[in-house]
Amino acid sequence: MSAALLVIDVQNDFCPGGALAVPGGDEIVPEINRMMEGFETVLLTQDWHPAGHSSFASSHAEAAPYDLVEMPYGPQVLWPDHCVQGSTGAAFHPDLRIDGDLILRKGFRAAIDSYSAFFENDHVTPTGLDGYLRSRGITDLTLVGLATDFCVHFSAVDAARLGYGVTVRMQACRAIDLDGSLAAAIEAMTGAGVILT
Ligand code: VGL
Ligand code: ZN
Repeated sequence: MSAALLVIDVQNDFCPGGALAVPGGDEIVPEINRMMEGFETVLLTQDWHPAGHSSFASSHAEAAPYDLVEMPYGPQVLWPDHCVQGSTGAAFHPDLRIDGDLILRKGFRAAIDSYSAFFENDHVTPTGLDGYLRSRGITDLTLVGLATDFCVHFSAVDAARLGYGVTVRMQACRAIDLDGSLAAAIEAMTGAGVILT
């Protein structure tokens, strides 16, 4: 077995003061930095949207942030503009160690969002991460980061379905918790065989 730490979206816009702030999002940074020392392989993801991305409420007439809309690929929550490519909001939290092996960007196609590090929100378009992990012989993943109920959740469930051994360290994650999304995420992750610690 070969294990990697997968750090999800610890970016300024998901931290207090950011455009889509997750309560306590910055509190997990010291713990994640400590955890990095216990893994030979560390990978980070970065939510990375073009301006005017279709997941932004501002791109839809008469829509407000947190509305749910139907996209060609399925239901989509509309968000405040966040993690625009090259912006300060898209940058990693300044205290996060970013000396990992790979930074995987996602959500860069205007017409589709990507919560998961493995597939875009149509659940079929791959990001390439599975191939990267397989070719490096990585079999087990520990996930941490933001947000528990969106990008961590979908990444963990996809990883488990792809056959990885998956652990989510909840104490190094924080949730948005929109309409029960945290409880639903815990149920989905547990149902997919993800170990929550
Ligand atoms: C995320 C909402 C929109 C996340 C990204 O990282 O969980 N959530 N984009
Ligand atoms: Zn996003």
